Amino acid sequence: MELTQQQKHCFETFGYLTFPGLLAEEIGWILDEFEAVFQDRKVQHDGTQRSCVVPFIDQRERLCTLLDHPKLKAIAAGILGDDFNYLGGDGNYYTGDTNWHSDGWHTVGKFLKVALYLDPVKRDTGCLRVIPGTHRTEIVDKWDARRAANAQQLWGIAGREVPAVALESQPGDVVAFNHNLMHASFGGSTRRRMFTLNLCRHCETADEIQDLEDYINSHARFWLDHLHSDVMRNTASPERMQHLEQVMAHESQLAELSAKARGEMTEAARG
Ligand SMILES: O=C(O)CCC(=O)C(=O)O
Repeated sequence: MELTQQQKHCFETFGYLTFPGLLAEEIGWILDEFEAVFQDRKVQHDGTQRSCVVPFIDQRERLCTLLDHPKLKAIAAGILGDDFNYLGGDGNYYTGDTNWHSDGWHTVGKFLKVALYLDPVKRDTGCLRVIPGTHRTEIVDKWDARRAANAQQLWGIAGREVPAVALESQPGDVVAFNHNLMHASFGGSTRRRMFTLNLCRHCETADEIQDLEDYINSHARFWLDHLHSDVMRNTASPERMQHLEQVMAHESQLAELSAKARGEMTEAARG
């Protein structure tokens, strides 16, 4: 599988792509492995708040192989280039709504999130909603859509009424979006399952490297000493290793920052 020029153009223009049924054959074992992570970690999700494991696919050897999966690699390589970086990701039982936000704001480099929703989700039952085009750096000061978190105050409408595309999803579908894109979800259950892989373009310039280091260091809130797990690194083929190496070379401050965070926070962040 390879992304077509039209898919790449669509991603650049609107900031996201969907792949219905892409992992339909694999979804059985993915669901089993997802549940196993939370069991291994003895996470009791009681539905009152989000439960989150970071990095997620890293927790189990079989889930790590998703980073080697030809179809997921085709998405990553098509958008970011063959030498993309793997940046970890989260696995979640979500509870309720997620208000409008983007996953940071990158003016250099290119950051991609690949997400799998593990329950059928529709517009009003917790699917991802996106505001197409809000990832584009040239519009940041010119288009108020990036301020959708303040919809009530700005436009007199609730967050769930903000004009957006609802990426309704079935287990086995895959959604990919630019980290800069404004996204949200509304009406989800108290046990909505979803996990992500975060990826970025291989960094070339000093500004891109600085942005990558800032991104890595922001994971101190999860109390991580390394962005990837030992399982991910120790079971990596030479091909997988290419996607880990640049992060490994730029995570030297993370352990110290995490030690500081452990002293300041009562628990690791939940997102
Ligand atoms: O599904 C959701 O509630 C939101 C997902 C999200 O914000 C993210 O993965 O960055």
